[in-house]
Amino acid sequence: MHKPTQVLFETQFEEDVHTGLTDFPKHLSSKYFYDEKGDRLFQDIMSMPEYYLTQKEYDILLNHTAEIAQLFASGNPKFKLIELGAGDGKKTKILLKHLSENDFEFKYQPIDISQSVLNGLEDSLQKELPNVRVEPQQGTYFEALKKINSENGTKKIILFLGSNIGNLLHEQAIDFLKNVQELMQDDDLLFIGFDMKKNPQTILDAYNDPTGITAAFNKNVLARINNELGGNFNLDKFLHWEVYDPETGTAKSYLVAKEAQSVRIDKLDVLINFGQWETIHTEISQKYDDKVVAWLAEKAGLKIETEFCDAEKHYKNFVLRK
Ligand code: AVI
Repeated sequence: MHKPTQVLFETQFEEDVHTGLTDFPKHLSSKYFYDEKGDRLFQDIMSMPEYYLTQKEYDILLNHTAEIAQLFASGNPKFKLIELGAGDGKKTKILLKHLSENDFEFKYQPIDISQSVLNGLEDSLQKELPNVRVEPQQGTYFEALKKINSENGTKKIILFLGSNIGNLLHEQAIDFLKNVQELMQDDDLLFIGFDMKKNPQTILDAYNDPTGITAAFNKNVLARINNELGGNFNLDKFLHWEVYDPETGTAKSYLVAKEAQSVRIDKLDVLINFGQWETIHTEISQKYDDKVVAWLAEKAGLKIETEFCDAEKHYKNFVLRK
């Protein structure tokens, strides 16, 4: 009897690319935007005037530093500040500087999947804030959090900044929050950034800059398929397209084929056909209102302790407790 050939994938990336590009409609996960080049492009995005999220959160941390620090230390003055997806730590350094200069009793534990990101962060902290005790943890969020939890019972303040939660569908966001909740003890806090609904034009502009940085960021997933899986995507034959639905608060990124074409991916041994104007859905960037944040927290078994926001309420940092 003829046995169907079973495709064996060596990595999750290979499997996800195969699944996403042989599905209809096609899709790829935005988690694959990030390699060394993608990290640099995201740094560039965070400095763009249109990408207001970074500046808003920076301002919130700057305007409420002392209040936030007090909240972290309330009840039990000794704590670990754990950051999920630390990046270059630019915003966190505002808090670290204040905590260190005011003799708070804390350790900083950045968690990141990328060891090189952690090394860069550790080096810069050594130079800028040598008194801060830094204990980086390489790995996925939950692996690293579990490891930290098993060490001892020190109070944890978990930072999840940048509205990174917005790259998850609501269901995935609830699962994520539930996982965090399960690893929290009673006096632990989750300090988390949410980008709020606002003028739809402001949101569209943040994901549609005229210089094309966001387009290059979006197309980086195709560049990675070319480099890592032997693909032959012609990036010029795809268009970056952003839509925002003000009703659901969901911004969606697509790559749109400008002409009919076939793309070979050697490592997956497939030929992917595109019709003209066929799409690949690549990212969601969810925007929130208070009700939705309260609903997500409730579903995950978390309570809202307080919130910090900018004057226009364009961005909010919520403090959640078990
Ligand atoms: C990382 N994440 C929160 C960003 C966002 O706003 O969704 C990624 C990004 N995509 C395009 N621009 C920035």
